[in-house]
Amino acid sequence: MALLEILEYPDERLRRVAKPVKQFDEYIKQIVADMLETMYHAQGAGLAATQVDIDKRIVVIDISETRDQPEVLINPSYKAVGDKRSELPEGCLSVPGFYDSLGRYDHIILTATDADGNLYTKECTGIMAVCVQHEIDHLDGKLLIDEISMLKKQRFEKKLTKIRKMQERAR
Ligand code: GNR
Ligand code: NI
Repeated sequence: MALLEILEYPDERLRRVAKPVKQFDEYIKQIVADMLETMYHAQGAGLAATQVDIDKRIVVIDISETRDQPEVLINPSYKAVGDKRSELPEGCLSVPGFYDSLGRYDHIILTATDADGNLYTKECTGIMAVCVQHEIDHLDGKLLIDEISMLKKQRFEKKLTKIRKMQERAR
């Protein structure tokens, strides 16, 4: 087990499009274990391999209060059910200081495999649906600040500058 470093905006490695997993071996299981450890340590609801500089389509999610319901999504994709949008705000471990709703689909059907390569589908609504869409965006090199208005982006950049200064002082 190992804690992995989480990349932060504007790191260009967050922009890569991750490659599908083709072989389900011990190496993949080790990555999944390390990603789960890193997600729990960072107190995130989810983590995509792209965020820890691994160029593979692997996601871990745990939206439970008790932090004991890990879900593994390898080569995930989804289809929207209906057109209802979620107003749940979302944050990102790679984009500190930004927190807002992006109007994601509220209801999706997820298709993915587990760490053994077994295909499954799962109906997701609410926070789980938002989280799945957020993580798949990471695998495609997208971040939650990409489509926001100029005004919101300027506010975010200002806040980020402040956060970075505080981090520097704390070192
Ligand atoms: O910790 C996280 N919380 C969260 C809240 C609402 C919607 C999505 C998320 S994912 C985020 C962790 C993260 O950055 N995953 O990529
Ligand atoms: Ni994120």
